[in-house]
Amino acid sequence: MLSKIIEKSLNDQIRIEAESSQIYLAMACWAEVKGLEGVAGFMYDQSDEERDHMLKLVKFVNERGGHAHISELKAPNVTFSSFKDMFEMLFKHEVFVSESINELVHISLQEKDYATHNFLQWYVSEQIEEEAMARTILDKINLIGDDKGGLYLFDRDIQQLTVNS
Ligand code: OFO
Repeated sequence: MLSKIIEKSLNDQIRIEAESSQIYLAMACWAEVKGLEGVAGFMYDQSDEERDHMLKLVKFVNERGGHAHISELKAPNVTFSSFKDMFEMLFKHEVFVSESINELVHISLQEKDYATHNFLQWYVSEQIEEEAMARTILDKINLIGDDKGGLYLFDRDIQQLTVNS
């Protein structure tokens, strides 16, 4: 059985994961209309992954005697000043999600809810991977700068990243 504070915290995380999915979907759309198919495909996949993160939490809350709440979401940014700006936002967002997961882990220990603590370890590992990936992409984008040819190659490479993951 979940304590009220754990149930509320998990529900907050459900909203954050849902918002993450929307943020990446908006990024996918922007990349797609700008003609970068590879980046768009990558963002569509990220959006799907975030929805899976949300669903995993929803099932956990409901299975442990709580009630997962599906709430209103903040509208994401739909345009970006550059691809660099977009990937910087992605990176910052992942750092924010990691902080939120860490806070949840902290609360689960305070509440002595070891089942939730155990469940959250998957998210801790996932965030390490996602932050590392976002950082790698951002490094590449910084190397490219304003070079159009570089951006073309990056778009092709990121497609490979999507195919292989
Ligand atoms: Fe990438 O945020 Fe979910 O966990």
